[in-house]
Amino acid sequence: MTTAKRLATAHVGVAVGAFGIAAFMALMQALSRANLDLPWRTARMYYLSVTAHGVLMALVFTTFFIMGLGVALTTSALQRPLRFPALGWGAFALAAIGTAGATWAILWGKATVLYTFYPPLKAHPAFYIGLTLVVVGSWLWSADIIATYRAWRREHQETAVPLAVHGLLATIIVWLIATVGVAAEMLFQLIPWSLGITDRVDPMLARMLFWYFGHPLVYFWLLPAYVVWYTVLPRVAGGKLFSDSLARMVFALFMILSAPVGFHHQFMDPGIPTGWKAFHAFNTLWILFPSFVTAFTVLASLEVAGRRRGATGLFDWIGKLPWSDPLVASVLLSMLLFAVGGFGGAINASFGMNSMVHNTAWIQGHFHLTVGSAVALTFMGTAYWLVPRLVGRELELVLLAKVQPYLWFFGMALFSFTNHVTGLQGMPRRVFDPGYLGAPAADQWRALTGVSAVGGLLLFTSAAFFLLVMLGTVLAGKRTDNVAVEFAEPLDGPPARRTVFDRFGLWVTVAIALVLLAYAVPLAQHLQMERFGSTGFKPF
Ligand code: HEM
Ligand SMILES: [Cu+2]
Repeated sequence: MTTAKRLATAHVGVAVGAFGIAAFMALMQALSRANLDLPWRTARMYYLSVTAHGVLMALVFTTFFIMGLGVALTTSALQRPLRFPALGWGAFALAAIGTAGATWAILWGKATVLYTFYPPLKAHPAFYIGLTLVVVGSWLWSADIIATYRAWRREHQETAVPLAVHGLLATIIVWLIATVGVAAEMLFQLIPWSLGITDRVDPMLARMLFWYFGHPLVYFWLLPAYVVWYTVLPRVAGGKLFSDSLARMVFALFMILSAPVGFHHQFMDPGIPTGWKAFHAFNTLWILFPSFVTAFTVLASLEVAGRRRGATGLFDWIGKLPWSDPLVASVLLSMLLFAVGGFGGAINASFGMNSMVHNTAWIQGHFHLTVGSAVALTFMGTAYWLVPRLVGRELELVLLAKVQPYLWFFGMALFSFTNHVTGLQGMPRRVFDPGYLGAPAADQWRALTGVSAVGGLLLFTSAAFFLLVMLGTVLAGKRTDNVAVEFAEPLDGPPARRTVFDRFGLWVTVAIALVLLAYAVPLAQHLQMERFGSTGFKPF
């Protein structure tokens, strides 16, 4: 095994472990919301569990999987080792230590602040410092991937960078711009406050910094999934990428549009002028465009695959796709769920309609389709394809791997549909009390939360299948030499030379200009106000 493969395997291992713990927590939550009387069910346990689930799924599973995937795809596509292997291991170690610290604080009940850690909820310093170390680790990882790219670039002055690396570099640029916000929140606000160096914190500033980070965070999750959709899926499905240049344009648009939209999470927050919220709302609608282009290009690539497999009619190419291949099935089903999530997202982003769904169960219905399916299910499918190539073993328990994406799909359909509906009926999210303090509609919600719990059970079973396949493959898979990581060829041929989309410096400059345009004035106005701050709260 090469160093890069070992490093990628270590990352994927942590990701899968975090996913397993978080999936178990999720089952408890779904049962609890359906008012099932588990003996250990208390408000304290509920919020501890929701915190652990949110952090381990959305922050740990995703980040580690992306780091591992990034190492594996970059070294394969550029056909060279990591520029600084020791730096790669250092990054991994730092992020792993940080994860251990934050997880300890959560599981020991010292950080029940949910994965958004809004102050004035206050956690143990180990939680904030731990998550900061995860971010610092991801920065070192970014530096290593960029250094590897630059070493390649020196030897290939005018060649277009392979598309997979183009997409990963876009991911890294989005991430580096985004994490400035959360790093500032951690270093200047939350860490000194939790250590007792300061005794008050400004919750509104914290929310601005958090959501400046929080929206581009979703593109940090999504772009690596798109990399798989564009560069791996068409090949495994037996086709070609419909257009390389459209894909590059999409990644370039995400580099510039990911950040200046954060206020769409704060439409209901006081203190931010309406005009600035509207500006972020418009930017959000722009960013739907690259996602539509992605849907078009990926579907066209799949049509190419279906036709190469013998389809001749208008739609029979859909049936010709290898729906029993674990990677293909995972990605196709994740895209179907994502399409619904995208429509819901347009509703969330519409300034006025947001008030209808804000902080209701609709929101958890929405993000389990996006990050919880488009991203997570794609990553599971990717693991079925990637892990055998990393460890040199064939996929084990193949039947479970074939069934797993379908179970996820049906479980998520039940879970997400019911949460969208109860959300529209006003059921709040993040609430332990299933009687909702006697809200008249609570009885009406009961049947739907029951269906949602059945969805949760299917999802948990699906997650368990995934874990079994991973364990089986690593421990008992048949050894194989078939370990090449290969990418789809574009129908229009790879670009002859570097295009404008490969000019990363240009896109970073535009991105920074847009961030300043969207944030400089409202942030400066906020900082000029007289601010009193809040002391901390620890409800449990
Ligand atoms: C095993 C399948 C899953 C089930 C059954 C499930 C279920 C749940 C439930 C019941 C909640 C609590 C909602 C509330 O009371 O407000 C929740 C929250 C959440 N889930 Fe999942 N989930 C699953 C998978 C995922 C995945 C794969 C991700 C992301 C990668 C994810 C991310 C989140 C996040 C970010 C929250 C919000 C936590 C918060 O409000 O602080 N979940 N999930
Ligand atoms: Cu957003």
